[in-house]
Amino acid sequence: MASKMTTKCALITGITGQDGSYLAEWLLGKGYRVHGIVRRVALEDPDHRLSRLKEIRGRLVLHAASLESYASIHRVVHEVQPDECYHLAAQSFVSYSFDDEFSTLNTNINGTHFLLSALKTLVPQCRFYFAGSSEMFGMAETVPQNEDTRFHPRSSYGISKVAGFDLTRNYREAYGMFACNGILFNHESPRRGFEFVSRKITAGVARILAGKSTELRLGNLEALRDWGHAREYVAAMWLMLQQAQPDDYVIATGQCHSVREFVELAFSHVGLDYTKFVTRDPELYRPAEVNLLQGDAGKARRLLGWTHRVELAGLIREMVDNDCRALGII
Ligand code: NDP
Ligand code: GDR
Repeated sequence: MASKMTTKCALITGITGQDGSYLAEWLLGKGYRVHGIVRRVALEDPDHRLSRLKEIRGRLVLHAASLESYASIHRVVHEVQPDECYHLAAQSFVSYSFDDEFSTLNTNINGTHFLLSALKTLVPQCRFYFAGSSEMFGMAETVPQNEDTRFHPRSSYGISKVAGFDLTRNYREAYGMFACNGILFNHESPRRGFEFVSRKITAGVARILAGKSTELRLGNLEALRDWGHAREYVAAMWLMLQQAQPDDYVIATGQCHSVREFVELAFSHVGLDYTKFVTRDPELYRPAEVNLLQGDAGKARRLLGWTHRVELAGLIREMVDNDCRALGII
């Protein structure tokens, strides 16, 4: 993946999130001028909302805009004239999408549509990446899932990502844009949001070890996921936009583990028995669960030369150690 420095300009939506922050670092490392779209409140409360960007903040150009406003997106695209655009911003929490289907669908579908439309009008040669998800497979018919597996989303989040996938493919086919879909399986890191199960577990382990808590309430422990490291997954996004032709790719480790295994590994890393601390909370079960996701990233391996390196146990160690350090207990 080593390459020479570039003078290209990239625009990232969702730059304040887990993936956005790693991607910004990756692109700066390659010499890109990196612009990001953020919500106006982020610029007013940078210590909190730009915390994942604090090391690189001075090297970024941030623009206030809203995914809900075509006019604001049009303005930023016009100002930036990007060579590459990575569209990562979304209401990304599946559980929340059951509480508020309307805002999830509005933000995720319209945001993608507005961005594609503005790019088509202003910089049609710009290369575009859409952050698709394994949640599009949902109740998948086959295991493992690849680019040919039929979508059967199980939440408005999943539905919004299928719509974004179709919009992206349609702009490629109808208008000849270089638009790619990544179909990324779960990826985590010490920068993961605390609402997602991986970080909830690793932060919970640290709190219990520090004596700040005695219990961790979780929902479905039997769900199976294919978890990788976010830092490695953003490299795949970039690789997709460096190819001769635009295309869609599954990015995954190919290995599948239950939430229970994740819990067991996280607690045992610090010498604790999870059965003494984990409580099952029926409120945390989803109205429609996705039971088994396991990706086949064979196409990405063959065509992009991409492969994962970090295994689940190493990822969990890194996340638990980070959360323990934050509490000053290692
Ligand atoms: P995060 O939840 O960490 O980040 C989401 C980003 O979207 C944040 O920068 C957030 O900004 C921004 N955002 C949310 N709503 C809006 C809005 N209405 N207007 C403008 N910006 C908004 O997600 P990840 O980094 O984990 O994921 C990045 C993308 O990849 C998402 O689209 C997600 O759905 C998708 N994805 C993620 C996977 C994963 O396992 N992580 C797997 C597959 C797909 P703010 O900081 O202001 O909230
Ligand atoms: P997911 O991630 O829905 O796969 O979406 P999440 O970590 O929220 O859930 C994974 C699995 O864990 C089960 N679970 C719990 N989940 C949460 N959040 N909290 C709990 O207490 C809990 N207990 C059990 C869930 O039921 C589920 O089966 C993530 C997001 O990053 C999406 O944006 C992305 O598209 C997909 O990964 C791929």
